[in-house]
Amino acid sequence: MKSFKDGFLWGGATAANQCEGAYNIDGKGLSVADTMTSGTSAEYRKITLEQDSNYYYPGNNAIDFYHHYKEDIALFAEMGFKVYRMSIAWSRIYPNGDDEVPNEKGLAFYADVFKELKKHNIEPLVTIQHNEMPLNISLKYGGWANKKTIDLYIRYCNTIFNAYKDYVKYWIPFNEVNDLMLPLCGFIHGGILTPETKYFENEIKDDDVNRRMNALNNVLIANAKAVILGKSIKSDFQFGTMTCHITLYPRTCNPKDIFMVQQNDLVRNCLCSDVQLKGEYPYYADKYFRDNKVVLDLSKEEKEILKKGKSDFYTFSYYQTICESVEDYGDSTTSGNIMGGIENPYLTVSEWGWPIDPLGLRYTLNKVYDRYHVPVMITENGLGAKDIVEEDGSIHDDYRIDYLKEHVKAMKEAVNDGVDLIGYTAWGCIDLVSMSTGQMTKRYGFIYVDVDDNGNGSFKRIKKDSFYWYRKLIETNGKDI
Ligand code: BGP
Repeated sequence: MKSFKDGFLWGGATAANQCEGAYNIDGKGLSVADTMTSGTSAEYRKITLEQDSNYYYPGNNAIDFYHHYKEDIALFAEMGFKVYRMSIAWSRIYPNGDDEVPNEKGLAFYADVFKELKKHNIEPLVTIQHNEMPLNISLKYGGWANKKTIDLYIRYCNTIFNAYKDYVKYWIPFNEVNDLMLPLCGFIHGGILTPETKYFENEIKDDDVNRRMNALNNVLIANAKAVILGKSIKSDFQFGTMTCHITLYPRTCNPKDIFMVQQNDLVRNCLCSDVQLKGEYPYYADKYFRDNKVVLDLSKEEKEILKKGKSDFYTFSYYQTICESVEDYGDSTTSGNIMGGIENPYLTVSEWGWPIDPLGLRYTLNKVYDRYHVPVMITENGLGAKDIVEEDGSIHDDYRIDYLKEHVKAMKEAVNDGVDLIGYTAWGCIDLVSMSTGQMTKRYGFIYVDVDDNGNGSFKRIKKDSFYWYRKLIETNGKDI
């Protein structure tokens, strides 16, 4: 049986706004993420635009990675990480997004982080925008709906490419770029404000699909421009896509269900990476735009840019699969951080109601490799669960080990199927703030951080049982699952 190749990139992933804290320190400006209050799965996070003292903003301190990065990176190294996926907070580099000069202290912070990673032989994989656009770009320019944002983003890219070219080779221009295909994420992914931008999930009520699709089009142009610019600065830079792959299953074998899923999958999961890897909009996009009365503002020159700025490898987040059907299944739905679907009777769900489907990962790996034939990396996967610290300080997270084991087995099978899988970065390798609920108690980490949902705690780091399991897995390059 074929297994993981030598040099397989085992590691973990985080995002600046969910772990750094220090939201207003050393010149950092506010980002869209800094406007989100804490919530629960029953109560959406509020978006307040200004920080209001009546609410708690979990990103303000998060796990204070800003002041603990040396300790945290040492722990990653102890697990044997080969790669660490992290993001740069745009508003740490350009506090208002449109500043003429970058914030030196922000630049220095990430230089220190990269030096620390280098010391431990950990390769950084850097997300350039992970749900953390400077708030000012959203307020003043309307976020990605405005073409001016492309220039601001490229200025930011130019700064960080030049500053970190000796440390960073792998870049992901946009996290979960396809989330803008859904009417839920206009603000957090696109900086688009509407009168209904009051809660994490309720922009659906006044969504303007034409504006959202044009914002996404601007993101895709910026993505291609970043690739072109990056390669002109350093030819061996490698650029990855990043799709939130919510794998869809037809609920029944009714041809209507099959066809519905095929069409939704194309639009939801494939459209963005088709543009990023093939350099042009796919054939089915035109009908989707016509049906939705979308008129894209895409010039001839911009089409050329899309062609020239193709990405090098495919990455995606994988947490769950959902079912779809033309029939109404009433309340039989599951949840997810951006959208649930119809319940799958063959699967169990996590404490937060997310379906658990390791075989779906093998299926998805085969699907995306068959479509693109470029190296594939899983840049997010994991189980959000509550952990209990025993009296002796140990944390027995066998549920997390079970989840990860089954997913790693599925990856191994996919490698044996022939998929060119090059890496795996487990999401929230150290506990961090949940994006959808703002909770700390929804923990993904191998490393526990003593902070609760209200920001109270010692911030002490504790190794969970999964820490030792993952260390062994990496040590044996996936032989000892
Ligand atoms: C992805 C985001 C991450 C992360 C993850 C888990 O969609 O890219 O930022 O948060 O989902 O989701 P949650 O934090 O809501 O559990």
